[in-house]
Amino acid sequence: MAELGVDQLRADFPILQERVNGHPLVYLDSAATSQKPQQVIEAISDYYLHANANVHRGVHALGERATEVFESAREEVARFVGADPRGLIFVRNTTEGLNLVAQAFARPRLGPGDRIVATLMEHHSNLVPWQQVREQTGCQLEFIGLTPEGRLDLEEAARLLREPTRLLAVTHVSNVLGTINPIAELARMAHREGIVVCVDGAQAVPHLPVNLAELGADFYAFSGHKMLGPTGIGALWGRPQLLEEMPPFLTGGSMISVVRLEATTFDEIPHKFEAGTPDIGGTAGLRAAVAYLMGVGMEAIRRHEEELTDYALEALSEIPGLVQYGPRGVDRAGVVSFNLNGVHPHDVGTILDREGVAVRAGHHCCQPLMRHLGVAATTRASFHLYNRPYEVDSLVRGLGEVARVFGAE
Ligand code: 7TS
Repeated sequence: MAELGVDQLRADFPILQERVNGHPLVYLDSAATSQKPQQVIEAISDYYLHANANVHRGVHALGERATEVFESAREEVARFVGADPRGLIFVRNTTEGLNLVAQAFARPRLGPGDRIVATLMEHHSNLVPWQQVREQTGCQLEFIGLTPEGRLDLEEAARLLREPTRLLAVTHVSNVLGTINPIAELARMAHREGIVVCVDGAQAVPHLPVNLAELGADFYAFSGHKMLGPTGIGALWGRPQLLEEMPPFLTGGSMISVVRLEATTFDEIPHKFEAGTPDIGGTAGLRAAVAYLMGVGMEAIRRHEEELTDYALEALSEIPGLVQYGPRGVDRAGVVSFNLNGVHPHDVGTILDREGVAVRAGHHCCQPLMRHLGVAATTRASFHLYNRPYEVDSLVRGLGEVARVFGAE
């Protein structure tokens, strides 16, 4: 862990100095949203202090500065994920990106004879939009199941990735199980059958090296706020050729070429998909977040989180009555979900909070997965580059307190 220099990195995150309920904050909820380094906070305030204007309109200097901030953020974010910037659309978050694909790609193309395939581990953001498309088009929607360890059942995937499937919707990393799915392999299987692949990258881009050219996804969505950036900004990358063929999602200002009362022509991609004034300050923050992550190095971040996760899985496995979910192995990200015999996760979360330990308790927007696991909820600890093993120790001590309060063994 020396390699990453976590102690120095922590100094970049002012919020980690907070005290909570009389204890130093132990923030183990980065899968919900990550904390932000000073560099990101400053990039946002610098933008408002020195460059604020609207984009793509300016004949004046500030307008040019704002456009430069926005378009250079697009270049940098695209470079970060190894993608062609022409396909990179700024959206509010992963949810909006996936809705864009559902409404502008799937809805106009699919009908009753077609099928969408998703998986049992999807976040509601990569599930409900496809249910809507099913309602709107009459297409079928089926789900790839899981192995007992919490991996995708690849035999079932092979069975479902053929006629009449048109689209595969799959998460890169599960926000509950921590499973890292074999996207490149799934994309190869899908593309052999002419199936388009839409990936939810919300839990992958912040934690793993992601190269879209190598992965082969056709659409890939992620959120700035989970990758050290601000809330309200995210990206959808789409294969330019597909984006060009698609109608717009939202319409209005900024996305047009010529408007007459009779008809309107649309701007080129990616602008065709960016209606209205965007979150320019957000893109300044996201660009700074990407620069920060690249400065530390995604390989190093991944190794750090892998070590921390192994440490946590080992430590938790020694707690009597604790059940863990998700696979053990190289395909496991820094998300650790568990249940403590007979204690509701909300009670676990509340007692941990009293000790200054922030975790998430609930269904994690994955109700079908909870049903599959046979539980109503789990407690979840999740890591980022700023977490230390002693914080896992605080979690384990807090769980000892939970066991004491509830008289669990
Ligand atoms: N997909 C996955 C895999 C996620 O984990 C999340 C958010 C989303 C999509 C939605 O992202 P948004 O930025 O559009 O909201 N996951 C969580 C979570 O696990 N706890 O809080 C939010």
